Amino acid sequence: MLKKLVIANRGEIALRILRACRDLGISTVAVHSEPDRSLIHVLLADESVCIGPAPATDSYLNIPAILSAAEVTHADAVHPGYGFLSENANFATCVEESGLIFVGPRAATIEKMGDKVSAIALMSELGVPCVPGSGGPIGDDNATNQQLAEKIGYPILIKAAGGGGGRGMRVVETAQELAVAIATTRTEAAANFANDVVYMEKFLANPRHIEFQVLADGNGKAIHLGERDCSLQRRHQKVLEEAPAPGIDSETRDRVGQLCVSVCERIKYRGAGTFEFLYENGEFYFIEMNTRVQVEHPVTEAITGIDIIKEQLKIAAGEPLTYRQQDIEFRGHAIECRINAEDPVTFIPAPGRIDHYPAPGGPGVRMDSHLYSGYTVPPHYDSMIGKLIVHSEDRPGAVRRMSAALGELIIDGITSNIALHQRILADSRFIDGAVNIHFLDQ
Ligand code: MV4
Repeated sequence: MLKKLVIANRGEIALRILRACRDLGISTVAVHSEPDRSLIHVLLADESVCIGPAPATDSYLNIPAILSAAEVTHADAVHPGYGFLSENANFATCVEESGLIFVGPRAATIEKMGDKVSAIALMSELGVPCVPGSGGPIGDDNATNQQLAEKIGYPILIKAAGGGGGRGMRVVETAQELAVAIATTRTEAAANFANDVVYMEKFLANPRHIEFQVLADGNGKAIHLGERDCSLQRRHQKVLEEAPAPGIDSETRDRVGQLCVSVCERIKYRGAGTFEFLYENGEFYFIEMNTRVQVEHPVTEAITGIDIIKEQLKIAAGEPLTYRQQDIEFRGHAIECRINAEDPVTFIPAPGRIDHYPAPGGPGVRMDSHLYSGYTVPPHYDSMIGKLIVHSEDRPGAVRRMSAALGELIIDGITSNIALHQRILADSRFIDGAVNIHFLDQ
């Protein structure tokens, strides 16, 4: 097993990783920015190293500082969490070239999936359904592009290969707009992602966002842990996630899950991963793969009983997978609400001091948060301050349990999105299941 792990992140996920280390007997090193010295995981860690001032570029994105902290503490591995450096292939390379274990896939895999064109090419080749489109980079010849768009059928979407997560996309409704849309997307992509490759997809009007969780040992063995519905999002920030996805039957789950597994086995994928799909009219279309652990992993943990972070650490240590596919059972229904420190009307981040925070609890209730009474939410980072996760025997039970848990959740001193979650849970369209990605905007 790993002996000492650097937790290269902050907030709730840093605490979550620390707890998994405690379970496995791994020593912990918290690396943190100056304002984060009083974070709960920093206080709980076996060792801590300040790696720079508040701006993430000077601390949580500061590769030499993180590697130096690993060196002086004699750590043997680095967990990147989500966000920050978690999908930075250069960071994974630097970690491994320093003789440390990166808790995640090989750098080459991160790079391949980071380029959406190469990820889609791989998936199509291995039989994963993708959105009808160019299937590769498009050039600047307007006649050729017009023909392609005509064949796909308007509206179409121009996407940047280096984009993802909603960055670098443009909808095109008519042939007249096409050339300008391609040129603009390409210029922006070159500036934002240092990659001017763009591609074309049919624009799906009202899809749901459904993603599959996988675990793979790096030696050609993989399993899937079913899917999550993450359609409830605002401006590409997920707000509420659930597992399983409403209306997906077990045959479909197994068929699509097995496709994801077969890709992982073919490329000898290592670690946890997520296959993102758009789901419309009963069909799945692959759009992106994430090579990190995701914020919403607890809903999958709830319905499978598997500790995904512990599995990541065991895989990183070279252990075989703990579970075979036939060991995986899906039980009940789980919902996660992301709790953000934000203005309830404008959604603008609202950091500040938490005067009073009694955590909700009871059967099937889990609060993943680094909050405590007296903690001050700093203004420098993401506004997510916790995740409330409930598990119950069925979806109506989970909705009721979440509503009750939100009712218990008090975060005095700052404003939050608790009331927004209560409104969602009480909405008949949400209760009926199957809202699409536009629900919250509408
Ligand atoms: C799409 C799409 C419709 N058609 N692709 C946005 C984030 C990135 N992961 C992919 N995204 C989309 N790709 C085609 N061909 C609509 C979106 C999209 C979206 C997807 C998932 C969750 C929320 C979204 C919100 C707006 C647009």
